[in-house]
Amino acid sequence: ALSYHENWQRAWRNPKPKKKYDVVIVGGGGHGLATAYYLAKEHKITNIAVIEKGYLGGGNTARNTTIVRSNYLWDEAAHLYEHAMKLWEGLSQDLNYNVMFSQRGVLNLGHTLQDMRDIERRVNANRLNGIDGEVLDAKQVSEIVPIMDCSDNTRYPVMGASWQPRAGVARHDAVAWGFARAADQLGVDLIQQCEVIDILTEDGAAIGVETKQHGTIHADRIGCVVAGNSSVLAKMAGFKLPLESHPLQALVSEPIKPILDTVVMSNHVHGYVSQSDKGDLVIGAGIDGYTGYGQRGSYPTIEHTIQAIVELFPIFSRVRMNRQWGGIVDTCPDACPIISDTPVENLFFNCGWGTGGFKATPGSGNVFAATLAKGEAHELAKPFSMFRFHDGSLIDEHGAAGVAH
Ligand code: FAD
Ligand code: PYC
Repeated sequence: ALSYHENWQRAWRNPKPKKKYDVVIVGGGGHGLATAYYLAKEHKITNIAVIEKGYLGGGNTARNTTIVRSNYLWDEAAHLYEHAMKLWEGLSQDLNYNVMFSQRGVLNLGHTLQDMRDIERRVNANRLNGIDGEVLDAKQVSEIVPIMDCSDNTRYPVMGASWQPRAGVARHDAVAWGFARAADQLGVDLIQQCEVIDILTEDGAAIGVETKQHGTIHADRIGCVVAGNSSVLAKMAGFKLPLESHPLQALVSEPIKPILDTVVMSNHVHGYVSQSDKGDLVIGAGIDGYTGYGQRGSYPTIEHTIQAIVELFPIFSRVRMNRQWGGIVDTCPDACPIISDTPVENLFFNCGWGTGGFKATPGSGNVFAATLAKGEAHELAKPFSMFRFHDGSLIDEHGAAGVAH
């Protein structure tokens, strides 16, 4: 079957790192690659390296369940995620790469009166911010997802949902590959299999990184976008971040015929599911409660997740699960990201996206690129400074986070 599959063109170069760059980005996930792309495209800074310890897009970008939505409660978060949503809507054309963005809608179910009040509040806030959203009752939910048990006979009957029609899913690998190819074409060096083991400073300013495989690489500015490893990188630079790193698991079933054409999330029974274009049911729930760097997770979380899915969808009870995995998510106390300068001059961090950063990929890269180019936070990034934990101006998005953490 693989005959004639030869002489494929490389999607990007495999360059040797230079001694010095204008900007070094640590972390070749979706966010790091998007940052490099927008730096080159919008700010004309092309002397950039993205340094990745494994392979491009092999971290949480590869491990996530691809839900994209912008229905966050507070203005600051809603504006940031909606900025990303607008970029998603033109991304395949912009990158000339099909990221398979599918706006099939996302339902966040409510199972109690308090859930429904929270949903009403969030949808009203969204609409005031120009973000699409509707409050649905149980009958309307069951019209969208007829295979879900919306009867009164369940432990926690579905009372309604928030519905964001423009939300949906995208193909995670394609997002990384599309940004990588486009950044490479603009001259960005993508350095894989190169681990940063130290951040070099002089007189309180970052001057470069030490790598395991290629020694010292100097830079005028450094942006760290390493998701679950953010605290490790911050320690190298001599400061602490208000982050906890937890495993977050997901699993997929054997492929089945098309049966679910939207995304269903329930914070109450606590599980979520969509169906991929291959036919697998893509399933997940909340973080594992312990902290650590092992990309696995524990059995009770899997059991709890499947219990929730079967409760909502008894029709799935005999579908076999094919694969399970975990990623490490860096969670902030207010369930919002950090896009920020740091106590070290010329060193910037973009992290703390926790369980929900995939949806932000283009927006995060876009505002972080502007932040790195100008040396000061993009307007949309300003509320997400790490120093908000000093002055208390937190943005509590636990309710909209989608999965509990
Ligand atoms: P990553 O893709 O993890 O990239 C960081 C990169 O940094 C990695 O490739 C890593 O190898 C590299 N790195 C780390 N340390 C070093 C070093 N020392 N030197 C060099 N490179 C280094 N979000 C959503 O919006 N919707 C979802 O449905 C969703 N589902 C999820 C499901 C699961 C199971 C998980 C784990 C996460 C989920 N997320 C979801 C969250 C989302 O995956 C992340 O927020 C997002 O992918 C983070 O992107 P990133 O580019 O910052 O991180
Ligand atoms: O943030 O929407 C989200 C999400 C869904 C699954 C994991 N995170």
